[in-house]
Amino acid sequence: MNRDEWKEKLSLIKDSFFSALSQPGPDNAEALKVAYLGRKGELSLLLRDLKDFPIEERKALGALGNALKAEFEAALDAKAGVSGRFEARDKCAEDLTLPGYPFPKGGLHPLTVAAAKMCEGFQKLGFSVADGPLIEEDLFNFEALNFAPDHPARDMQDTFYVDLKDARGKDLLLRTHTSPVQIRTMKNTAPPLRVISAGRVFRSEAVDASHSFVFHQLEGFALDRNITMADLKWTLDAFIKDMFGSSAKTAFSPSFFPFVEPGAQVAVSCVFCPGSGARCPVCKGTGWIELLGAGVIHPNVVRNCGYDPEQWSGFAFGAGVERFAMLLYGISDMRTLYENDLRVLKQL
Ligand code: FA5
Repeated sequence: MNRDEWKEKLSLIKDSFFSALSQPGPDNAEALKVAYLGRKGELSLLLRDLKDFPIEERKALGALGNALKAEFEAALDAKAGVSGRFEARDKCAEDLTLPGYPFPKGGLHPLTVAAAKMCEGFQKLGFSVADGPLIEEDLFNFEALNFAPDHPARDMQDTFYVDLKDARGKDLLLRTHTSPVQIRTMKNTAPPLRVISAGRVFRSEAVDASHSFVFHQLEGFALDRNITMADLKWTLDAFIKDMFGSSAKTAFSPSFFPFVEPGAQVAVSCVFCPGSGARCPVCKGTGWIELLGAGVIHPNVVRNCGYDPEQWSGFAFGAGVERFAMLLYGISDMRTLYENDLRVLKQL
């Protein structure tokens, strides 16, 4: 092979290399590297042929051959880089330019909403929020609330006892109402007090449309000088109007709870019928819906918390949160609130 033939062959190798490189395919760069620059690659063999040329020609032709080798390497690197980027794109399962999948948003449970709305109503009236334990001592759940150990009033709240004793050796229990928070707060904080507390309570009761063995109450009380039944009536009336609208009315009728005197059941004018709806399934035609228990705090309770009932007086009330949620959402069966059926909850 003479000098011109060698140059001609170099030019053919160049053409065939770039023609092969322009073909698509991710593995093409690696194969071309072997075919042209490998130990037995076409360009490598042609460069090896230079050994038979005179020294001056070998230098000149060698420079041409090495320049082409560098050109091949640069072109191969560039192709490998591009195909690497395409490969990375192809491996990505998502098209990142598309809008994202909608993320299902949860909502607050109707009971949570009802409790928050109730708390908000009283906070607007200046009440602050307290909390208490779910496992309670007999002292706070009953005794300090003026339930004597064998008083039949204890039967009103059929109790779950826990197989644990308190410091006095008495069985602990699951609190049957939120009223123990009254005692805990009054014992720990000096009056004047205006406090609410919402939470879970437990009673050994059969479940039906208006009863559960685990339910929620909202407790409220005030302790100050010269508090009377009139303060209680004004407070509850303002709260009920805030919850159900300014035309809602409240009615108080006498009732018994050992920890208040006088005690009352408080009802709201029916929010589902104009008042004379004999067929109304909620008020049963009476025009009133019973909502909560309330009263003026019994002097014994004030005394049990360490205050002189001649100096300090107060009012207290306790409402079922489920009952409020049912009225707010127009639910006729309390069990709906516990079944967690999304088809129902989404409508509320
Ligand atoms: C009490 O629990 C008193 N602690 C309330 C109270 C507080 C009175 C302060 C006076 C002063 P009662 O047992 O009536 O009271 O319950 C209050 C409310 O809880 C009821 O009006 C009712 O809405 C709700 N409730 C009672 N038992 C159940 C039950 N098994 N399931 C669902 N809600 C209930």
